[in-house]
Amino acid sequence: MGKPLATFKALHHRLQVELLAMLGLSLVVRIASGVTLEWDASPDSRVVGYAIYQGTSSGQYDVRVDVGNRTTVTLTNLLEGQTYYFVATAYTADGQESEPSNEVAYTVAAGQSNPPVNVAPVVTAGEDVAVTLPETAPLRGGVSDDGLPAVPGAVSVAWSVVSGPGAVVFESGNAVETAASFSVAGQYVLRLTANDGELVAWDDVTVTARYASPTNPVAVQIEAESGRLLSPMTVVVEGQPDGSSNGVCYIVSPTPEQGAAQYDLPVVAADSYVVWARVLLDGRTNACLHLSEDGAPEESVRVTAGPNATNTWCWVPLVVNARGDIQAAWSAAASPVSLSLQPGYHTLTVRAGDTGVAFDKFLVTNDRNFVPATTTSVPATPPRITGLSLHPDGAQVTWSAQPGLTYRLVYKDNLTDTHWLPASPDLVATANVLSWLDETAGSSSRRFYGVLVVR
Ligand SMILES: [Ca+2]
Ligand SMILES: [Ca+2]
Repeated sequence: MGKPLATFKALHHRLQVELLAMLGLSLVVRIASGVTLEWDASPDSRVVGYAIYQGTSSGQYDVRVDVGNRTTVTLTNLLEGQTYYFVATAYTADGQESEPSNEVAYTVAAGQSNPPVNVAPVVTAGEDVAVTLPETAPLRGGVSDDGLPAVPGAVSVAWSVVSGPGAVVFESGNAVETAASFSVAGQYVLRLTANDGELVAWDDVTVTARYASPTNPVAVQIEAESGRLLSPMTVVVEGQPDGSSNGVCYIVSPTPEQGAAQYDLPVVAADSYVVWARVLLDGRTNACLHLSEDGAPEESVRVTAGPNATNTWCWVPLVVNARGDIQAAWSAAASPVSLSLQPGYHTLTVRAGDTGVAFDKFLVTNDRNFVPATTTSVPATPPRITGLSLHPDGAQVTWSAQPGLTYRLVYKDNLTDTHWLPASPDLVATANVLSWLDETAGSSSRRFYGVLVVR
């Protein structure tokens, strides 16, 4: 057996390039390193197969690959930068093996040894956005990916809501660039998620939605117990009267759907108004009640305590209670009650719904961005009257204010009068200025004004 059974040609080695897929806009090319070896068939009829020996030093082979009865093979899984040496042998059915062929060498080029690793998409949800309702917020997201894995070979995206006080509608929830609309003002966190079929990545964007500010912001505060009460609506005094640090005076009905309170609400600017209530929800997270103005049909509304606000006095907006499945309505986003009111006095009627709800105060405002404070702070600077102008309707008085604090315009027609009389309802400042038109001023030849901070 001195004569070689096979002459090893090892004619060429080449990179094997597989074009795996071309889907959408992504061209995916997987490059796997390999070396293809070819050799001459042995003319000896006893030969039934061939073997390839592989090593990393010339003349020393530590891997034997039985390739069967064929004359070409492609070897893969070779290390980058490494030089490999190969020889071939032929063998017979009874186990005889030929002398090795000539040796060939192959060096694997750098960067071509390992199949590429799928990298997660890179997502940006865009810059934070501030928007004035009912405008929509533009969402300018961005996604890039390496095109892997080959299937699907494309990235799918989806917008979702992480948090927010109301409902969000995306114009196109599966587009990188789209717009969103919001049912109520507040801060929303929206998420853009990208999925390449294997890996998921996301980024969040914050949208601050505000309402347009009214030209003449007004917030009238009414003590709940100051209304005309219809039994069994009852006044309760706890501790010291209202205004002291630890006392509260409120109304509550012991019977569901029974009892009401009626208020005279002065309105100075034709506008749409929202209503807040300072409530104590006795162990409930939300409750229904009924609201009507000027004898119009009642509207079903509800109050919902914020997180950790059950069994604590808190300011909450009255929101529309959707008809139908009340439980579903509670879980859905809420729209604030909106009263369209003309100047003059209006009658506001609050009728009990669910039991276990106590009302301390109501606040009616055309400034939908205003959120009443849960605690009253001491004014940093006392109010100062900055403007007084006479109109056919009365005297317009303007003073400096501190947002969140409650003020009352008072007057005397003679400086020697012992008491100041109210010229305005209790007004909560939503900006750093407050103004009220005193329509009773025309009855006096002269009048002195003052402003009280109501605790
Ligand atoms: Ca990828
Ligand atoms: Ca009260």
